[in-house]
Amino acid sequence: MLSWPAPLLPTLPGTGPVLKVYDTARAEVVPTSPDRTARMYVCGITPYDATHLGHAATYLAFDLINRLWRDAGHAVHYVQNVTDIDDPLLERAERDGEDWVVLAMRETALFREDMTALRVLPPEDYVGAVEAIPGIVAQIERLLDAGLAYVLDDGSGDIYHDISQAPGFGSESRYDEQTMLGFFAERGGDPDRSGKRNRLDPLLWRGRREGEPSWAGPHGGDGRPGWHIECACIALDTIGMAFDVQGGGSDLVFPHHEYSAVHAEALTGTKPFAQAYVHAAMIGLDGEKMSKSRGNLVFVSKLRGEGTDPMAIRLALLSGHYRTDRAWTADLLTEAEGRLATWRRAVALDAGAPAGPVLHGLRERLTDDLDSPGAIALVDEWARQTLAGGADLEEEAPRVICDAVDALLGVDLGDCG
Ligand code: 5CA
Ligand code: ZN
Repeated sequence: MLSWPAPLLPTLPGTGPVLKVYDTARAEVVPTSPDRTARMYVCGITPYDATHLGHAATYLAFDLINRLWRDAGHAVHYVQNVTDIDDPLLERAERDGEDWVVLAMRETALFREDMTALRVLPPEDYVGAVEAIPGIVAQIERLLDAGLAYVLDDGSGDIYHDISQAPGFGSESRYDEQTMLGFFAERGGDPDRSGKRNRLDPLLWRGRREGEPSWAGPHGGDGRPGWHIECACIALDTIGMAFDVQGGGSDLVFPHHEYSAVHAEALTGTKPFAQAYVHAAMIGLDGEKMSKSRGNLVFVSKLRGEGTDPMAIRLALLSGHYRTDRAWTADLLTEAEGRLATWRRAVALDAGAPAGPVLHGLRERLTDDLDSPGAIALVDEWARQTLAGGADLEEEAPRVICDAVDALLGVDLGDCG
């Protein structure tokens, strides 16, 4: 699929330190250790009701990772999918009497536009589930042939992964069986389907149903792919196993990331799928998670349409830590608009407070599990000192801070001193 245009990325003096992030599987903050090219897969949207501020917050968190690796001198192979065929997309198209393909195309286009406006670095591979189907089918055939997957015995043509043969199952989420069963039922799984070998076996392929789109499937059975195998195959195809970061929102910890990992590990006979599983917390509105099913959504495009500066949206979302569940409020945006105006006034001056310690501090804060609130506080303090004036102002400081805020936080401050 077409990705979106890349924003300019200023180069900063020196190089940043090693990035540390919280890995769900190890339940601790760990250093990342990429090769020359870091590899990251972030789960993309299911293209309807895009782009709400929860989506935006999650992609901004992984955009910081991308930026920090680049600042540390790495190239980054970034992959993102689009779940452009799945139950919820078909249900929405049905509800609205719309063609599901047109719905997916329109929402994906809007998402690209929002990501561009928010200055999110684009993925190198932006891959739709539909275009990945031939590869997914071949991989499911391999699981069937190895006896790791089975066709349900009820004539549906549905294919499941036999999780009792996946020794690593559970090591990503670390959940016990009861917890898994709860989330599985809540998030698209079918623990009570009869004929399955194990209640937690996930669907790999859904046999053709009347009125649903279908494609040629494993060993000739028509249908469409399951959700988790989609991400496993797209990642394997583009960045292979043992890549540095698998990312998404915390609602993907289980079942999605657990199953993507065990599918890929079963396919390759190697571990791990990803070296770190990183999850962004949920953005809520009025005390509830912002979600399509609840319908309590604030859209990036709606705010943009009202004339809100995308850089203020970006700053507002980054003013909270990515691992803290938090609410979107109008006050958050007002505060970010004020902050943006202050920073812009300060960087427009001919001289500013010394930039070196601020650049050092920004790198320290952000590489420590993406402490964006800490980083923002440093720029606030620099702007305060700069606007207060004084004897020790440096001529190059506004330019350096402007570039640092751009390269590391992704916030474009416009004309700089
Ligand atoms: N297509 C799948 C992933 S393969 C999917 O979960 N799509 S989604 O459109 O529902 O969500 C896209 C991304 O936004 C996911 O990473 C999801 O975890 C994240 N997300 C969804 N709702 C929120 C929220 N309220 N706050 C933060 N992140 C969210
Ligand atoms: Zn995914």
